Amino acid sequence: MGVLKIAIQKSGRLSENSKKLLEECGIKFSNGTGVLKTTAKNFPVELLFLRDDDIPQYVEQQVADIGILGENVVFEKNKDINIIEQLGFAGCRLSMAIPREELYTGPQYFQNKKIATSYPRILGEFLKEHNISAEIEEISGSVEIAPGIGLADAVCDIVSSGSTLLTNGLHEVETILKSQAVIVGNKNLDTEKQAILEKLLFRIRSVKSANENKYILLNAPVSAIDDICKILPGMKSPTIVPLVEKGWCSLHSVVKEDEFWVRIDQLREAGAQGILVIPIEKMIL
Ligand code: PRT
Ligand code: ZN
Repeated sequence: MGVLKIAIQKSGRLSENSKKLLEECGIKFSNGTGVLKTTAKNFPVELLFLRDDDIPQYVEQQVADIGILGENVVFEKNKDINIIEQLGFAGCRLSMAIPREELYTGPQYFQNKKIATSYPRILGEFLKEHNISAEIEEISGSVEIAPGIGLADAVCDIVSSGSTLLTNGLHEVETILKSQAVIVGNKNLDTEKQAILEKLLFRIRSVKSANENKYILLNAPVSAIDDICKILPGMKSPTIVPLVEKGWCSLHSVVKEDEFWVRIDQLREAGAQGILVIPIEKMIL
């Protein structure tokens, strides 16, 4: 029986969530520090712990069959691999930023400027698209300090909260790319590995749906049920159970995490009471 080799980031912003996702999929592995490779105990996968920048190349060469990393790195490395699934964590964007006191007039601002970045390929594409000639200064880390120390006029860097830019006296003027963690895969997986991947994806999707949804229970007068069902489309149709108190029933359904507060307000207006909201552990669709 073959194994599927999964590359994840050894240490950094993606590693904890990558490991957590696999654990939530019921995959058990030992996780000693300094280990570069480990085999799962109860699922045919092997984990390789790597720098995120190396993952696209290793997946292309099939040193690993699949990998988990940020789309920003996938697009920068531009290897011949597939993006298989978006995972919804490590959200960030690749943006252009300039000194706070500078007035931004549009992409032409960057004409003949010097821009520091760890993403020369994506930045090059952006400049080409806008017909701008600028000098790209490639640096591997602490990009945001480049203007302050006189190394560059602007930066093209990863932003999430924006506080790093702020503390370095920069302001964000263009978003070039939005990114989140994804699964990438080799393009020539054999049928055995493909079958393991399908099983893994089924589990990952169940975990993702569970995290994106909440189970909701509420009481309501029977007369309000039609309105409430329209607010909560649920998985198929909601479960409705009569209460001992005449004219009342209890309704069970599922609500999307990101719509949650809006729905709660609508439900209360429609007459719902005693609303309980419970996390879902796995959701099999
Ligand atoms: O050692 P290795 O090469 O494996 O890791 P790394 O240092 O290259 O990457 P790491 O661990 O910093 O980030 C891994 C991935 O996380 C990135 O490729 C992105 O896909 C994603 N990610 C999400 C981020 C951020 N958020 C983020 N905020 N990567 C980097 N940052 C940095 C950014 O570079 C900047 O310095 O955080 C700073 C900005 O954060 P805010 O919140 O101040 O805006
Ligand atoms: Zn890296």
